Amino acid sequence: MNRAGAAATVACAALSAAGAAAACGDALPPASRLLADAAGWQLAFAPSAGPVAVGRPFALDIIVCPPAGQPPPAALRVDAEMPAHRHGMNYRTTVQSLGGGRWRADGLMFHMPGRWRFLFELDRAGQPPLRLTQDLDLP
Ligand SMILES: [Cu+2]
Repeated sequence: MNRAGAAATVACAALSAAGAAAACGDALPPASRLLADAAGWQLAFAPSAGPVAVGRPFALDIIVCPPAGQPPPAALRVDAEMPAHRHGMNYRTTVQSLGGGRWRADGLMFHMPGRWRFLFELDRAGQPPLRLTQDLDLP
């Protein structure tokens, strides 16, 4: 890499770190954006095609923002459950890395109204997996 390229890389890293500190997931639609955080990690997500509705399959657009100086997760798993009913979804999600901290989860479906909990699990280098959660009340 030449000097100009190295300088651009450093500037870009500084910008993305500042962005993560300000608001993780600014690129997602504010009206439907949800946030989860744990241990300095932030994860912003939004349904990819409008609000979640009972009985309708949906996908999530996800942005993962690691703490400053930490690499992005090696893997991300997505699931959901209804804590009050002690059951999960009837479907298994598939998760795809889109690069640049962006991920997409397909194959979610909430089969009844009530409180659902999104479950995200990150694989971090040299550390145990980290779980982040966020609840959604589905009318
Ligand atoms: Cu239930």
